[in-house]
Amino acid sequence: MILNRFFRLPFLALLAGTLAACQQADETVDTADSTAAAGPEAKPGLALADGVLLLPIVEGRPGAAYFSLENSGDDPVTLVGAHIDGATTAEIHETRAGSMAKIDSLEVGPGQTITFERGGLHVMAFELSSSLTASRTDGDTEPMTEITLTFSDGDKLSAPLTIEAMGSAASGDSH
Ligand SMILES: [Cu+2]
Repeated sequence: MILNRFFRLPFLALLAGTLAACQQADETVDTADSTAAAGPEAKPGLALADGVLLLPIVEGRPGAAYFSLENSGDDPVTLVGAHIDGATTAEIHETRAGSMAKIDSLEVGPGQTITFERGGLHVMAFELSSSLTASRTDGDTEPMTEITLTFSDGDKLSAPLTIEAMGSAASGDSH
């Protein structure tokens, strides 16, 4: 009987440790699941529309994302970062007098709409995945990716980007 207990205790301790580890792993999976179930993140009062990711003509060069960002809330918000699915990094840039500058933060006032467009503000996407392609496999499917903007309060806003190839008409673009 006494011997039996001595053998059992370490075994039970080991078993308990294994169970705890399993539960931890399960919790991690649960968290990821619930985040995915919540869908695209949306900061209240903000809307991103007309999102386009323009792929570079030369493979290996960065792409650029254009869109309009509307703040219909009552308070100013400050854009501090961007992520584009399929790009290793993304930066907020502004083209001024033909050269680009990185923007660390950009305030959008209440009621203001800021347009990211060619020759002005854009989100530059670096190290693009080869999975980002503008080719349409069938007529009614538009190739898409997703952009996520991060604000100074930690809130995020996600929205779709239509992927387009940089046409010859855009070859004079600073990118
Ligand atoms: Cu740029």
